[in-house]
Amino acid sequence: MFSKILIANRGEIALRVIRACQSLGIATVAVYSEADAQAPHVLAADEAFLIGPPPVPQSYLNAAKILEVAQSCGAQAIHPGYGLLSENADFAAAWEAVEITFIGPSPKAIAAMGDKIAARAMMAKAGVPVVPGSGPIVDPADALAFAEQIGYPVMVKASAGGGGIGMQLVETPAELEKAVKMCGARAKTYFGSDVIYLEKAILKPRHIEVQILADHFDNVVILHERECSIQRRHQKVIEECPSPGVSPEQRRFLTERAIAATRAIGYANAGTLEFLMDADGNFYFLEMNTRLQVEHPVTEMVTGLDIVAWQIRIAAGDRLTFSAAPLNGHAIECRLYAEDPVTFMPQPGTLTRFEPPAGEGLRHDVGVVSGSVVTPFYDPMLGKLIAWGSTRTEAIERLRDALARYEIAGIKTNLPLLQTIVDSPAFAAADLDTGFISRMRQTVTA
Ligand code: MV4
Repeated sequence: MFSKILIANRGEIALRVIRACQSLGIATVAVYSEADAQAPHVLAADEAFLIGPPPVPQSYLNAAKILEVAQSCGAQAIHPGYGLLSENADFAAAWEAVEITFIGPSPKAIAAMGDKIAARAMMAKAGVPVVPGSGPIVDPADALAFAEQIGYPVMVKASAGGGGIGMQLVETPAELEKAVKMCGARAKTYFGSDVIYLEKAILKPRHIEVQILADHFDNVVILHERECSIQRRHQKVIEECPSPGVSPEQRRFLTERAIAATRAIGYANAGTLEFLMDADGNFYFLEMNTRLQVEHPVTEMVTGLDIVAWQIRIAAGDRLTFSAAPLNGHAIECRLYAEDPVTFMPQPGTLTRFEPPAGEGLRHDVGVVSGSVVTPFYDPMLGKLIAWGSTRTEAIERLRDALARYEIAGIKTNLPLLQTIVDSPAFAAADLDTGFISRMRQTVTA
């Protein structure tokens, strides 16, 4: 087992990984930018090193500096958290050269799942249902031919992309050529590759993702699914486990396919398979996330498992000690963002008051405290409020009560939006699909 781990991230996820290390008796090393010198994750770690000025490219994306700090402080392993460098195959590979363990899947698995066309082909080969789609599209004429074949509407996507960035819905042939060109150009800019592909657009889908844990001894355990349909422009806002729209038999189907897929790609550590579920209850694989996800706490609350501790133990060569995960009750997560609830613009400023409410079944994974300065340099997510109940109804009641008692002052947040959603009859009725927020007619009072 490692004796010292460097956490190459900041905010709530850095604190979360530090907590897992402490539960395993492992010393922790934080890295921070000048803007984060007094940040909670710096104060919580056993050691902390300044890695640069506030801008992310010079600090938390500065791979060379992070590698240097890890070597000089004698860390045996590094946890990337999520976002930032967590799905960068080159970053993951760089640690082998300095004999420090990257806590996550292999660089090969990260690269394979980062190529969405290749990932879809591997999943289809493993018997996982995928959205009907094309191979690489170079010539708009190929796109037109493919779209004619599968029928409109279609989704134009970047193969090196993901998370919906650069994705475009196309309803008619006239729009297709422009969309193909736009998507290709954007993909080139953002991802360095202009390879795009087409998929049949699944309308009014539910966004369901399956949590995987796999060790290096071919043991794979599926930790059920999460419902992530409540999103705004591909930013998840509320997630829950289990999905209210997935029956036990559908859960068995997803579990069996997810195990096959994990085995097929030789995957180890934590990962998430993203699916769309259509109105008829059919599942279609979208992409695989080769990292710990923001919303992992809802899975932890219903299984009683510490996913981050298991990531560390798997990376250290431990075997999984269970073959199935419990499913106890229901958990719902709200993401708290420092953004205007109406315009959604990020809201930097000083949190004059930040007091998460105490209460039965509540969990707070937050990266700020009263007095924290929220800067424009980083993701505006302040943290997460998670409520567990023995039923979905109880979880909602606890969530509503906690949102009403959350004390935040000094900057605007999306708290009013969260309350509007959680208080809505549509949410209580679990009438969920990716159009949920856009359908919400109520204006949100700031
Ligand atoms: C889709 C889709 C419908 N049809 N692909 C969004 C992020 C990335 N994981 C893939 N996503 C989607 N892919 C096909 N063929 C719907 C989504 C989607 C979505 C789309 C628009 C607005 C919000 C969304 C939320 C979740 C998923």
